[in-house]
Amino acid sequence: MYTLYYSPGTASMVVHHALLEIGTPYHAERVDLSRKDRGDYLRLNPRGQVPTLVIDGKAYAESAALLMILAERHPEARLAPVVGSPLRADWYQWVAFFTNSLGPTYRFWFYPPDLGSPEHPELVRDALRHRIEAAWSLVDAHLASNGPYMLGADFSGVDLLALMYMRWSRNMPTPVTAWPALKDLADRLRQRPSWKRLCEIVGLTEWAA
Ligand SMILES: N[C@@H](CCC(=O)N[C@@H](CS)C(=O)NCC(=O)O)C(=O)O
Repeated sequence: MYTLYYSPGTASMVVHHALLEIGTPYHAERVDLSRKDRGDYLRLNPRGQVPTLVIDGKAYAESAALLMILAERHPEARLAPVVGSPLRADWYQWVAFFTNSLGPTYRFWFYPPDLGSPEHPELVRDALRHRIEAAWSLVDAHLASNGPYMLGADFSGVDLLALMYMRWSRNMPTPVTAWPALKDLADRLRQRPSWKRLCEIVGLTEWAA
C-alpha cells in the first residue's frame, strides 16, 4: 500500500497519475499548501513540499524519483521500457531533462521568494520565461521528428511528467499549446482514462480536456 501526500495540480500530479496508470491501491492525503504551518507533515517532508510517497512505511520525495521508483516496482504497467534497452536509456534521459531543466525553472517562476523577492523584477521574469520556452522548443522539435510520444510510437511514464509540466504553462505568456507537436502530445494524453480519473479525483477542471 502506498500513501501519497498531494495537492491538486502541483508536482504530486505525476505521481498520482502514475499510481492510476498502474492501477495499484493507494491512499491519498491532501496537504493544504495555503497553511504556512504544516506541522506534522514536516516529519515526512522537511521542506513541507508535495509530493511525498510513503512506501512500506518510509517517506520519499521528488516527483521524478517517485515516478522512476513506481515504474521499477510495477514493470507490468510498462511506464518504462525494459531495463538495458536503448529506449530505457532515452527514458532516463528525458526524465532527467524534465526534472533538471523545467522543474527548477518553473519552481522559480511560481515561487519568487525562492529567489529572494516577493515578486520577480521584470528582468528575472523574462529570463525564466525564456528558459522555459527554450526547453519547450527543444521538446517540440524532438516530438516533431521522433514523436508522437516522448519515446516515439508508444506512450511511457515520461509522458506523464511532460504532461504535468505542460499544464503548468497554461497561464504563462506562451502556453505549450502554441507548439504544434506539444499540443498534439497534450491532447493525446488528456484522452487517457487515467488523466480523466485524476482530474475527477482531485477536482481539476482547468486544462483538463
Ligand atoms: N523538486 C520537487 C519540487 C516540489 C515542489 O516544489 N512542490 C511544490 C508544489 S508544485 C510545493 O510543495 N510547494 C509548497 C511550498 O514550497 O511551500 C519535486 O519535483 O517533487
